[in-house]
Amino acid sequence: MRRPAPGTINATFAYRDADGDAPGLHAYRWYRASPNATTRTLVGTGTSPQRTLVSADAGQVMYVEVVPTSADGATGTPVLSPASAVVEANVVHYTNDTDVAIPDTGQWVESKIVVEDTGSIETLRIDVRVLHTWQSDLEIQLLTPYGKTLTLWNRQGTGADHVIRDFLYPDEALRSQCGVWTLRVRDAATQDVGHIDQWGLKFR
Ligand SMILES: [Ca+2]
Ligand SMILES: [Ca+2]
Repeated sequence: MRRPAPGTINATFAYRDADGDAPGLHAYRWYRASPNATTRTLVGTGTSPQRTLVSADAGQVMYVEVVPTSADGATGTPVLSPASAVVEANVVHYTNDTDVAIPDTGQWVESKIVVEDTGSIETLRIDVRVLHTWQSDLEIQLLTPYGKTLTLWNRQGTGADHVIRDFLYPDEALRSQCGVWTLRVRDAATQDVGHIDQWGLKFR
């Protein structure tokens, strides 16, 4: 299980000084803009080439302007970057990578993720990676910490291999993320077998 650090964006540029002076502390100015907009808003200055993204950056593009500074304090011509990609809203991703064998025509098997954050869900996305040689043997359900069972897969599909896909549940908004989430899987037809390879929860 893991939780990523808050998103960051890094500025890089090639420093060159005509006199051969060593680089000093460069100044960075961070800007935010709507995609395709012609105006930018200054949102931060400093000497760090890294900015921690904030929620207001989501859906926007970022620019950084560097004022190159040599070790003796002389400044060069400011250089503005091109626009970054559109910043995605911060997505928290919990995963469980532990393999769980799914017995042939057997009982339900379970894999759990415990979430301690008490934040609420905006959109629930479940990414499932069940490796199996006959996908329509499978029933896959998610038991939520708030007592609701979501049926992700109910023996649909074909004789193709595996169930590797995301399931999106926008209607779970405002529920608490906190608690024990259980993925359970059953193999309901004889012969082919497989295992839960990995699954995860993405909240945003
Ligand atoms: Ca089977
Ligand atoms: Ca695995």
